[in-house]
Amino acid sequence: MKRFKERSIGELYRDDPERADALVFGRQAKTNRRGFLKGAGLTAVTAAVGGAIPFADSMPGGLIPAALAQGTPGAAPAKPDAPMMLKMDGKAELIVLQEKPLNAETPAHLLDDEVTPNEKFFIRNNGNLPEATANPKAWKITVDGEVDNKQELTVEDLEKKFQQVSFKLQLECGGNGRSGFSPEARGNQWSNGAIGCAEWSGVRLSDVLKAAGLKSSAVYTGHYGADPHLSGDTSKPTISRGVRLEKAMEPHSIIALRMNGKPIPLVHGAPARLVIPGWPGSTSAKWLNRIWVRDKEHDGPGMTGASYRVAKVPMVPGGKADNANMVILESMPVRSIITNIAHGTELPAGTRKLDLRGHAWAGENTISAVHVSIDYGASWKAAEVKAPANKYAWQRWTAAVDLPSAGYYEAWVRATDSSGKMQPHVVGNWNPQGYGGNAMHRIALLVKA
Ligand SMILES: Nc1nc2c(c(=O)[nH]1)N[C@H]1C(S)=C(S)[C@@H](COP(=O)(O)O)O[C@H]1N2
Ligand SMILES: [Mo]
Repeated sequence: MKRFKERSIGELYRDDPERADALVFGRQAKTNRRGFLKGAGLTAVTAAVGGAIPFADSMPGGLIPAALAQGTPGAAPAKPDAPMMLKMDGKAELIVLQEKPLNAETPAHLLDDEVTPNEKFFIRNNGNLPEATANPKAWKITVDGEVDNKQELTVEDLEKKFQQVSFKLQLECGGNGRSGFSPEARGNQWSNGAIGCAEWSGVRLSDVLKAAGLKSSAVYTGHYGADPHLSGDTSKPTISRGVRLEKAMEPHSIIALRMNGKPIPLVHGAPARLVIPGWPGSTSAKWLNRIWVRDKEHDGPGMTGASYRVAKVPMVPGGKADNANMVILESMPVRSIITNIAHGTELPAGTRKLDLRGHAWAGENTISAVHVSIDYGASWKAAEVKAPANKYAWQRWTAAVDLPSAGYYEAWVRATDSSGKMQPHVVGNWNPQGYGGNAMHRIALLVKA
């Protein structure tokens, strides 16, 4: 006789969210996603999240409760399969998304510092790590292509011959937020942690390009690093992206030689890397050894096809991309995160007031507003937002909310940028490689009875 194991609704949501949805919300769940939780569905969800739901009235049907939807460690009460944590000298316990190449994201609650320390900075590699150089000062960077005077600059030259600058700059992977796409988009399933804002010091890329003497034909850059291709073929660059010349010439686009006052750690591009803030992190080449100035849009690996491109006209989710409809993603979209409380935190009985805090940023734009909600978006409260330390530094926001009683809550945060764009409830504008997914950040909280 076969025996069937009864699965909890929490387990079911983790393993098969669509089936769980159908059980909880009825067979109409897929077509009717506007209803609110009622009756048996409410009872099931209440049991699954581990507490009464004070704002159940405004909990949208079909939206998987944050406690069940996100694979973040410590999620209460249904513990998802434990993610693999990074074990690396000089690094915090980041969440490993891929081991080869090594990719690891920072859980939002480790991003609370105003300036992200080196150990907490996310890691994104497309190839193998290069060997550490024995003599960093002698590391060479070639500047060639559409220039009058080809340059071979050592790190020592950069330190001695150019003005030294220091900025707090956010660096965000183009795929940050990818896990929000449905159907799943190709690539590492970053939640919100492919972001950091470190203090980077070095020289302006514009000064170096000027020293090389730009020809009037110069329109784009092509960046190369020393990391070996995964295939072992040393003639192949791992990734080579670039930017329009105007972006390269901005005063905050730099060749960094130091990260938070220390030599750049090997995984983050020692001894020299680009930091092109506000644009996808892939333009910020690590282990930088060549800048090829081009007379046309760069066409290295990562520049063509659907790579780092989004759909101009929305495409069918899961469908095949029409290359003519794909445009290079330049400015990253607006995003905000809650950093002072971990997703899945249980708060002591009697907690009735909660301080929330985090960061918000918006590629090339600044933040004009941040709002928080603890009733599934039925009402929103404006947060206080601080000015950025300098252009391209993320912005601190703070807010306090009241919790009327014990039970299950979700804290939601959503930012609006200076161009009027606001984070959506769920990721839209599907594209094959999942760029620009910037749904609002939600964390699950349980106030003990
Ligand atoms: N040479 C080289 N540079 C690179 C990469 C790479 O694989 N090789 N990855 C890029 C991508 S996609 C991102 S998001 C950032 C990540 O920088 P980090 O690992 O220091 O966080 O580096 C960029 N620079
Ligand atoms: Mo990236």
